[in-house]
Amino acid sequence: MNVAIRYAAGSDIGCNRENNEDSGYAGARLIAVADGMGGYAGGEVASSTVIGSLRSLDTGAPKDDLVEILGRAVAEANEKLRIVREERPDLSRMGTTLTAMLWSGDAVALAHVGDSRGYLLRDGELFQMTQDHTMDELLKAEAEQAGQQADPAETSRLSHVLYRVLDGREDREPDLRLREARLGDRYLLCSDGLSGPVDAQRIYEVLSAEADPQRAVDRLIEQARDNGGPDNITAVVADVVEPDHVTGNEPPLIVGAAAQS
Ligand SMILES: [Mn+2]
Repeated sequence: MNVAIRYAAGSDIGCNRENNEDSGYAGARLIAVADGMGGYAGGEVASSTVIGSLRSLDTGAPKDDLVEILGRAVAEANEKLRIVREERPDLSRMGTTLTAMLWSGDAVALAHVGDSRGYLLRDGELFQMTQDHTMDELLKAEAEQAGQQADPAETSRLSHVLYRVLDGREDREPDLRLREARLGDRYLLCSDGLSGPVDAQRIYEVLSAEADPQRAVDRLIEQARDNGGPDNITAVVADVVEPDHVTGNEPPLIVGAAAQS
């Protein structure tokens, strides 16, 4: 089936931070969010390096092997981080999350590393497509396998500790999946600056209420700020529509740190 995506993106520094280390991208074939970290300029460099590296996927001709193409692009982005780290020892602690989707018709590949999130609004229900690579999720999964309950104090203490990011080191494999998009689907990629202060119920309400993708993005960011906005906030929304519902020549959107570089 031939489909197109109508997209919007936004990024906000939030209420407490002095710089925006998130980067986001939205184009006709690629959407992505990266949440950089690592002190002094490191996060901005990491997230914008990875988004800059992935961008070329948006302009290439539609292809098969979407998952393989996206997986390889993530490995190349990680390799670029390794090179930057070698050139800039002051940025040795930098790293970034990445959640990205690559379309070809109604086939879509999803790549995910870290604790940014991908959500799908379909048939009036909101699904979280990604699992956070945080220590508390790891502990919970281990406890479940052992038929036990994870210690709540321990999991809450570790809820922001990432066990996997892209940082230019080896073995930074993303979770990779192939999905089928349907007409009417609405996808949201966001950094934890949105999914932290704004719960899934509220995200669902805003995504359901705002038909226009840019208005949905703006309202989600506003919600995160109203709830304290402790972190940088980035959101990308993509609606799956019939091809004649988009003109096909909208420019891609780049937001956050990647828009500065
Ligand atoms: Mn963040």
